[in-house]
Amino acid sequence: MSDPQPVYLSDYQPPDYLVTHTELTFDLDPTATRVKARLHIERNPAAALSAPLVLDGENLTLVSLGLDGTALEERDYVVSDTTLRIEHVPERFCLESEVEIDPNSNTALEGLYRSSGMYCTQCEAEGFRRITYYPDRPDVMATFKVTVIGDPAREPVLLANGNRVEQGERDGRHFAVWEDPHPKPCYLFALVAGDLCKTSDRFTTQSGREVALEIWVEEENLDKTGHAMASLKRAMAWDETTYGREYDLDLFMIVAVNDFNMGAMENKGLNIFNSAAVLTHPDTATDAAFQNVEGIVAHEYFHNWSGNRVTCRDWFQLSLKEGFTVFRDQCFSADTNSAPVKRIQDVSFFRTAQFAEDAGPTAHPVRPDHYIEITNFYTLTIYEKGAEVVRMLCNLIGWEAFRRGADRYFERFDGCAATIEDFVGCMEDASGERLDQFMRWYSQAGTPEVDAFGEYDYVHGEYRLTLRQRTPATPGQNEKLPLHVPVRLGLVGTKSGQDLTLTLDGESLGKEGVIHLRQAEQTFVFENVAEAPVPSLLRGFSAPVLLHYPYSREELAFLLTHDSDGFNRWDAGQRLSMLALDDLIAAHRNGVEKVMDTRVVEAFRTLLDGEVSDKAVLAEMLTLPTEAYIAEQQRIVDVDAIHAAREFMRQSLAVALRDEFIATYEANASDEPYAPTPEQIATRSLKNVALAYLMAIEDAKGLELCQAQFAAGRNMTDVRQALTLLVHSDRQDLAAPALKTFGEKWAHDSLVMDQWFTVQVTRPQPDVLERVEYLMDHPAFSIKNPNKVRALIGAFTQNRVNFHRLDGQGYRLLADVVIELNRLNPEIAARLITPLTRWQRFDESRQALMRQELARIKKEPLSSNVYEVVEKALA
Ligand code: 0A1
Ligand code: ZN
Repeated sequence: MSDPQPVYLSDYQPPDYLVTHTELTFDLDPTATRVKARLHIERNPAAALSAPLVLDGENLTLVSLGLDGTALEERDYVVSDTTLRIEHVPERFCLESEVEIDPNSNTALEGLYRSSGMYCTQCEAEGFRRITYYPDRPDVMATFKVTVIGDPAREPVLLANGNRVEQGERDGRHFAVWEDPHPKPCYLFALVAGDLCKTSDRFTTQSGREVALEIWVEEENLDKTGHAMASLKRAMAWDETTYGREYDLDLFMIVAVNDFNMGAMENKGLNIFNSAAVLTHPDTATDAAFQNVEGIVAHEYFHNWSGNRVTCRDWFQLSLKEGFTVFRDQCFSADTNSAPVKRIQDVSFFRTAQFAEDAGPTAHPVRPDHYIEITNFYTLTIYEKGAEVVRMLCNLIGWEAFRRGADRYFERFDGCAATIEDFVGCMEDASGERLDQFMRWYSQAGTPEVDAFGEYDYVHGEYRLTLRQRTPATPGQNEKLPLHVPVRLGLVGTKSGQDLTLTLDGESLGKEGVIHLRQAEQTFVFENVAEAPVPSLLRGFSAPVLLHYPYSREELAFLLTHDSDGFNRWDAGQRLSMLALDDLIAAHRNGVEKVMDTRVVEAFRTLLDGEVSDKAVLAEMLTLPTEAYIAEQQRIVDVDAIHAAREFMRQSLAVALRDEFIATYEANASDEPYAPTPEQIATRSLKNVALAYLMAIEDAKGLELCQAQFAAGRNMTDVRQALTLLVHSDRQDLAAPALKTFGEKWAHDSLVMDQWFTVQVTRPQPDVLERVEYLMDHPAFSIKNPNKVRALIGAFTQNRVNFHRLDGQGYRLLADVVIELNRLNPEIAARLITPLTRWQRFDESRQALMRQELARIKKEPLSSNVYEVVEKALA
């Protein structure tokens, strides 16, 4: 807790000692678990003969230590708060240790802890050192044999990685022995013990191997595993057909855990999931939750190759496994659902949240070069921007070469700990493309901005497109070099409404092409352009950049209906709405009357009249940019003006298109039994978008539909939407009984109660703070449960009108929670702080209030997690 020091990528040294085989025995006890380790260790041939053995260890009570069967005396070793050091060891030996740990008091949820009475582990990134003394770094890979001893009544189920090779009873206790034949770094170790039940299934791999699939949950959740199991089987099949990758053990297990810091964890053969990321039931989970579960199940499964068989050399390479795996899960979800909607949703989240991270004080490259606390680097930049970088690579060299490169990577580095150079090198080898400039995407932080400008020359039939790029300075990185930016584009003829053939330097690119911006400024001259075009740029968001093009509203309305790229059609609509919103924001600030842009109304009318056949896309197109996205476009954010402008726009659209929204609602209401199919999800989202507009004006018919939808209780998607709209309306006379009914009905279901919290604290009227305080005392709330903290406090911080109250009470509440969590769960505390770190973007009085809370946090004895974030925020 004192003066934490950064670790630098440039200091990387290979390990002095390797562990070839690890034997662990856990004698479970809630407060005094004994862990015996037998580590088969060899000196790394590259290391000095005199190198001491230094193992990591934290919060461990050492009971005994021996080397090759001989007990070590206290003078033979040195134990510090974080290490165990033995000065002289042989070249090859077995180190035997026994330590005691206290799972019950582990509120950080790293290492071995207890959740709802069960034992479980979380070792990524550096949790294993809280279990036993070990070289806790990903480039030390060993085979593991694990014995778990427990109480047969309290923990009838004993699980660990790999295959169960033995089980039995001894002295009133029972045990299970697990062996994992695949060498792995210790961050992929897992153990689970508790009173659990399973759903089982099977999968036959393409080579004919039979794999048993098991999902372990508390008994009352057995009816909530079907969707995860189906998703798992789809993911297994997809990885075979798409990447030729097959599962490599006889057993694959998923366990649902109630207290978990993140979504899920890819431990070898034993994935541990936040229960929110695995459990679904039509009555308790929304469509979005169903899709989230599918994506996370796939993500963790895909890690078996991209992460586990080939792992990371060090934690600076985190995006090697995460960026690639997110790209893989995004493609899987796109193939399984509506591909354009998947892209729209991913990009709209990315442009809001990752762009904000890249523009804030914690901005860092996809491969950072230093960190204080690695758990602070499980970020949108490492995951989502990393995935965008891999996507660009794939688009640059084409899928066939990318697939050959992936094959080469998995073959060459199987069983190894690799680097980002290794990955990109395989792509270079497979494609013959030079990617050195491309590598800057990994080392440069910040969102590149691309200014585009186009001119049509009637006389020569030429279209000249000039692109200029610059990346703003980020903390510690003032100078930026030009990046290799692939811009996918089309030129849409204003007469024909069709994509025109692209000819560049005498070469035809067809109707859509990719141009490569490599310099700070470049002009591309398209020849034989028969009519004046509107450019459709950055199709499918072909690079993670902020694109500026001076589109007129007419041009945007034209693209909205004529662009052949579904993503860009949606984006044109967003840009059109943004221009209108800018006017409304200005009017609000200047205190003049707000006037709705009729072009937006007419564009929406066209959409509602049946221009778009994909209902899921249509629902997205009818959704206005979020307040967070609008805020991202402003240098100094005006919270109230943004809210007022967006509300005005929603209400104007609702008034003008009331009948269309009612018709849309009615045409898409269905009493089919629930299924999480893309078709049903699309229909429900379109219906619920229409309902939201009607409720924006609290239209009598809208209220009637909303109440009926709530009362019908068909599925959680519809119920939650109806409840949200009631609670977020001014009709608290209707909202209060609905909330009460819902809260009582679901008091027993923790994941539904999370939703009940979120619905209440996201209400946009400025009266929510008191509700948050009240709910923090609710029996269903616990500050020790990360899902509860996210559902109540995290959701509140996204409630812009309330969190950014001018009296600073929203900031104060967050700081109080962060201070408490800093002691209990530093990882969650450090994540929760994020909104306060964005103070630079607000007006002076809010800046002062936010900084004041950061300074108050800084006075506490801080965990390294919170320390690192607060330091950067106040720097
Ligand atoms: N590797 C996991 C995410 C994860 C990371 C850290 C954790 O605890 C500190 C837990 C999970 C994934 O990408 O799914
Ligand atoms: Zn991952």
